This record gives sequence, structure tokens and C-alpha cells, in this order.
Amino acid sequence: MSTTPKNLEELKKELLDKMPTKVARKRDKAIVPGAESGETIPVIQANVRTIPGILTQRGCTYAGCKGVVLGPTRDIVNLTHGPIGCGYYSWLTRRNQTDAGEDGDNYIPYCLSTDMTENDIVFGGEKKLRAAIKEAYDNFKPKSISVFATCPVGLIGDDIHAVTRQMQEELGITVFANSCEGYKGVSQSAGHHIANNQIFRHVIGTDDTPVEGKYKINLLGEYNIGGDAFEIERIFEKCGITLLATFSGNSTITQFRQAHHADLNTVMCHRSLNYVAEMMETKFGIPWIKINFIGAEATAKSLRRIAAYFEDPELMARVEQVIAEEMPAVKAAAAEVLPRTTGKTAMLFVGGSRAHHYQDLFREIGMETLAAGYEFAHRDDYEGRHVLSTIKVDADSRNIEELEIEPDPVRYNPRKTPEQIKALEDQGVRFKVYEGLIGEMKKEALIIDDINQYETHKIIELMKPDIFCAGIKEKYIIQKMGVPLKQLHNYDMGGPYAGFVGAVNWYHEIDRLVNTKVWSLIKAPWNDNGPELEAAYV
Ligand code: CFM
Ligand code: HCA
Repeated sequence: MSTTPKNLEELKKELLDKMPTKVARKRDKAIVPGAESGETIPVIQANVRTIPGILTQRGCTYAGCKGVVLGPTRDIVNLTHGPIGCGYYSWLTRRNQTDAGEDGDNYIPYCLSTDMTENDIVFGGEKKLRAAIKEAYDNFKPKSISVFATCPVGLIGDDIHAVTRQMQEELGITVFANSCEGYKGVSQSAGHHIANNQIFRHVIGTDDTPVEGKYKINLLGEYNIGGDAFEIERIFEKCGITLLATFSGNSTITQFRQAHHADLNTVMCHRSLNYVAEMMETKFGIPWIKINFIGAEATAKSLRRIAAYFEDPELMARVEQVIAEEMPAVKAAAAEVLPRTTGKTAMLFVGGSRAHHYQDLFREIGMETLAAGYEFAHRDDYEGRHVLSTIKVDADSRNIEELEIEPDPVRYNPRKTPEQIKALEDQGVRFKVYEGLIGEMKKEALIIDDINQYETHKIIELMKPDIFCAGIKEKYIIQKMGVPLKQLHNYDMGGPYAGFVGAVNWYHEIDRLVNTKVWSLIKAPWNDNGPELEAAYV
């Protein structure tokens, strides 16, 4: 890679040079090279606690549960049990869009919280929670109310599940709680897991009304950020594929209840919804496949994969026709920007799946990724290939038993040979094979898990990318360094970027960002000897 001036070891050394020895030793394990051209996939340290004192970009368990997985469903009233800040700061910031539907039941614009104060912390908040659920019910008469615990709730021991059980009985609607206190787990990833379990336990498969449709699928791990799900829905409709439920962008509780009628689950963001995929496979026998609608080529490939699953020539032909219809506009947009974008470089440090998926979109306009990483993904998202059979579901009681959360170091090994995998499969271990991030990046590229503020600053100095993709916490610091930052969480004000229409939007947006001259005029205040750095104290 011509743009990388140093080899991996030199880069790593410079990145870790200023850190205390113990910290450097730990961080060293979280940084590996890519293995695109067939190198052995290196083991990466992931999903471990951030070293105290380090400035991480991670979020909390409440964010993963309420903000990410359960938040985007329009007709479930989401009620935060806690001090007002948690509800307030997770209010609409993610830009998950929704169609209010014919019934108009759309509670997404609202922010409901019990607003716990000192009194509730001292004397307990259950009474207040009960009253808040009642008040929410009286105001909205919703189909469902979901309660989310914030840190103090777990600390004072409010029994939110007892309260919701009681209120469910009293109100006659689905009321359930999530023990997603922010401090649980090492990141928002624990919150995804809790939300997956609760939605499976209380909602999925609870309505047996038959659903019409020919090729019935669910889309898991798509949140309609910037309208992505609208574009994917458009494509499915054109192909004649019936989408029962999207977990959880532009979704309703009824769709979740009936989702078990699907023939196939397609998983877009594996990190946040893999648990539901596995539980639905175990309980309802619905297989799941990994797909990706970020990137025009990836979209075409995913549609073909779905058609191949159904083994129906009619669907296969229809999918080919749709691809043929959609691609010319995409190719024309790419051709327009390619002379200006080819050879430019990118870095992506985002969440648990987008740092991988968006590399396809960059590739389509001739841009290479120099470095990438997730904030909270697990080893399987990085290394690919994944052992299933970690979750056992009791078909009658809906009890969910976790067999093992952390990968077994012997069974879980991305370097197993096909023969070894076959032997394990014969013993009943079920594998899903899919590419992780590492296997799709060049060996000169750096992959860094849970990158921190210091490493971010340093890696930009060392590798000088033309664009950096991350979130709001990184945005302005990096732009002050003269590097454009595209938010890959909420897309800034843009999107959709999924599907064919999304690819065209992306090409134009990136062309604008990497080619504007404004970035070269920026001088970071900390390099500028500005008055704020020079204040004289007398
Ligand atoms: Fe999945 Fe997401 Fe992501 Fe995620 Fe998130 Fe998000 Fe993300 Mo922000 S569910 S892992 S917890 S694709 S909120 S829509 S953008 S970090 S990369
Ligand atoms: C979250 C949500 C977030 C934050 C984005 C950001 C999102 O993790 O709680 O840091 O800019 O996508 O809104 O990931």
C-alpha cells in the first residue's frame, strides 16, 4: 500500500510508545494486521474491559439495549427508569427513522422517563415506576410498554420485573422490563444481548395469525438510520420478497410477534441481533444467513444469496432483473466521482459492524481503507467463522440458557482446517461461516479494537487518511486536525446509504468531503499558538 509509510510493527511501536509498559502490553493485543490475501487470521483481543483512564468511544449497556435494539420500534412505549439524563441524552440522537403507519402509533418522538431523584434513590423507585407506567398507558393506550433500567436502579435493587409483571396483568398489554443498567458488561454489546433475550422471551412468536407472502424473510440488525431500511424495503418489494419484520428499524410489535412465520432470517448487523437469529433457529427452525446491503455490489450479492436460499428460478430471475435495472445509475455515479476519489484513503472506527460493511462502499469508488476497528465487537466479528450452539432454548418454557458466552479457546478457532470443522460438525457443533473484518483487509492495514483518543490522534498523524469515519465524540477533534470526519453512526444529516440509491448518495457525499479544499486551511488550535493557549497569568 503506497500510502502506508511504515510497516505494521513500526507503526504499532509508535502508537504504543508513550504508554506505560503494562498498558502498552494490553493494547498491543488489540492491534493486528489484515489477512485479505490468505494470511492466517490473527487472534485479536476484543470485548474486554477498557483500561481505566483511557478515553474510549464506547457506550453503555443501557445505550445498547434501549437506544439501539429496542428503541426504534414505533409502537412500543419506551420508558427509562432513572434520573432524567439517560433518557434525555438518548432521545432521537441516533436518527433511526420510522413511518408512522396507518394507525399513527408512533412514540419515537417522545422521551419518557421516571425522572428519579434523590428521594427515590433513598426510598426506592418502584412506586414511581408503577405510576409512570400507568400514566404512559393512560396517555397513549399503547400495545406495549418496555422499561429500561439505568445504573442507580440496579444499585438500589428496584425489582422492575415484578412491577412490569404486575402492570401487564393490570393493564392487559405487554409490559416488560430490561435490566440493562449502564455498568453491566464492558460496552453497549451487553445491552444488545439483554434486549435480544427480552424481545425473544416476551414478544417474538406470540401471534400465530398466518402471514401471506411468497418468500418470507426477516431482516435482523437494520435500524433505518437515515432511511436505510426504507431503501431496503423498496428493493425487497421490487424483487417480490416479503419482509415480515425488521429488527428493529421501521418496525412494529405486531411484526415481531409474527416474525416466526418467516422462512429465512437475514442478518445485517451480526453484532447486535445474532442472539435472536440463533434463538429463532433453535426454537422455530428458521435458518439465518449473513447479508449486507451497504454497497451496491454487496446489495446485489445479498439479493442473490437470498434467492439462492429459496432455490426458485422465478425469484432468481426477478432478482437479476432488479439488479440489471438498478445498476446503471450506480455505475454512472461511480464513474463520475472515480477520477476524483481513486487513490484516496479512509479510516473507519465504528461500533460493531459498520467499520467492516462500509469498506465495500469505499472500494467501489477506488478508495482503500488504511485502518479500521470496532468499538465493542467480539472476536467472531473480527475473525469471522463462528461457532453456533452457544444458546439453548427450551421450546415450552421459553427459557434461554446460555451455554457459553466467551468463545471456547479450543473449539473457537478461526484457523481450523475444513477437515477439523467437518469433524466438529459431525459431533453436532454448528458453524456459521462468514467473513470477519480481518479477512477482508490488506496485510498492510491496521486493525485496532476499542481505539482510544490518543491512538486516534496518533494514527492520523502517522498514516494521514483523506477521510475518517467515526462518531460525534471524535468528529470535531479530528476535523480540527484538518481531516474530514463522516459520522457513520447517524450519517450527519445524510443518508440513506444502503442499497442502490444509498450507494449513489454515498459516492457523491464522499467525493465532496475528500475533495473540498477547506480542510487544508484548518489549523488545530493546539498547533496555532492561539490566545487560548497563551493566556498569561500574572
Ligand atoms: Fe450494529 Fe448499528 Fe453497528 Fe450497533 Fe451502534 Fe448504530 Fe454503530 Mo452507533 S447496531 S453494531 S450498537 S450497525 S448505534 S445502527 S451506528 S455503534 S456500527
Ligand atoms: C450509542 C449510539 C451511537 C452513538 C454514536 C456516536 C449511535 O452507542 O449509544 O458516538 O456518535 O449510533 O447513535 O452508537
